[in-house]
Amino acid sequence: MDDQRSESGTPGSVTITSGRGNMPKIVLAHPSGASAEVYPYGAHVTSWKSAAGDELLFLSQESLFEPGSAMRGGIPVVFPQFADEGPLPKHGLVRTREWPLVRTEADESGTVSAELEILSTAETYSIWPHRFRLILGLILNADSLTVRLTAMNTGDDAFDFQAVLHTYFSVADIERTAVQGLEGVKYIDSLRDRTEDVETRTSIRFSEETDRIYVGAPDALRLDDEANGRTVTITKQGMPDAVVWNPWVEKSRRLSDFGDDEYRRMVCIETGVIAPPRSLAPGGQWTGETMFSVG
Ligand code: TA6
Repeated sequence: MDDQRSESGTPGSVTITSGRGNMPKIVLAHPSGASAEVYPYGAHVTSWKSAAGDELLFLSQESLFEPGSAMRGGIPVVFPQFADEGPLPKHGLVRTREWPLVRTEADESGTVSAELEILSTAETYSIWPHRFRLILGLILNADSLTVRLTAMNTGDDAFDFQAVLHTYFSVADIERTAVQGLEGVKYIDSLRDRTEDVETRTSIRFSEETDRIYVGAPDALRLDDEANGRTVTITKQGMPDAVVWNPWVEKSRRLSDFGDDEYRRMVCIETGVIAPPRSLAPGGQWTGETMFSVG
C-alpha cells in the first residue's frame, strides 16, 4: 500500500538528542515505528529502522565519533571528490564537517522530513577554491527512506564534482547476500588498476574483496539479504553510477575503525555521480536522490 497515513492520523516527529561522542543527533520517528538518525556532523545518517524495528544500515562497532574523523557505516556523504580520484582528502570535504539542521516537517500523512545544509567557508575554500551550498534532505515513510542531495555552485567559476551516498547496508551473512540489477553494466575495478569490464553476473555474490564502480547503472537495484529473509530496493534518480564495496578479510584488518569480522555483516551499495564527474556552472544546481525501501 502506498498510503502512508498513520492509523491514528498522528504525525511523526523530529527530535534532537545527544548522540555518540556527545555529538548532537537528529532522530526522525515515523508513526509506523520506522525511524532514522542523522548527525549534523557530516550529515551522516547512522540508522534507518523499519516499522518492525529492524536496523537496515550497518554501523561499525569500532566507528569513531569525533571531530576530524569520518564515521564508519551508515551513509557518509561524499563530495566533491570520490575516493582518492583527485588531490582532496579521500571522499572529499563534507563527511567531516558540520551541516546545520535547517528544516523539519512531520505532516498529517505521517511523512517525516529534515534538511541539513552546508556552505563553503574560507576554510573549505583554502582546500578547494570553489563556493558551494549542499543540502541533504531525508524523507522517512513507513517502508522507505529517501535521501536527496542537492549541490549548488554559489561562486563565479564553474567546478567539477563527484557526489556519492556511500551507503553501508547491514546484512546477516555476506556469503548469503546478493546484489541484483547490474548485469551488462560497465564497471571500473578499483582493485585492478581501474581496469574496465562488463558485469556478466545477474546476481553479484561475495567471496573476496570487491570494489567496483558501475558506470551508468540502472536506476533500480536490489539487495537480497537472504539470511535475514529481507530485500532492500534501491531506486536512484539523477545519480547515474553505483559502487559495490566489501573489504573482505585483509582490508578489514587494515581499517583501524572497522572490526576484523565486520565485513561479514555489511555491504556498501553506493549511488551517485562519479564517472565522469559533473560540471556545475556558476548559479547551477544539481539534485540526485536515492530511495531505499524495504518490503
Ligand atoms: O567506495 C569504496 C571506497 O572508495 C573503497 O575503496 C574503500 O576504501 C571505501 O570507499 C571506504 O573509504 P574510507 O575512506 O571511508 O575508508
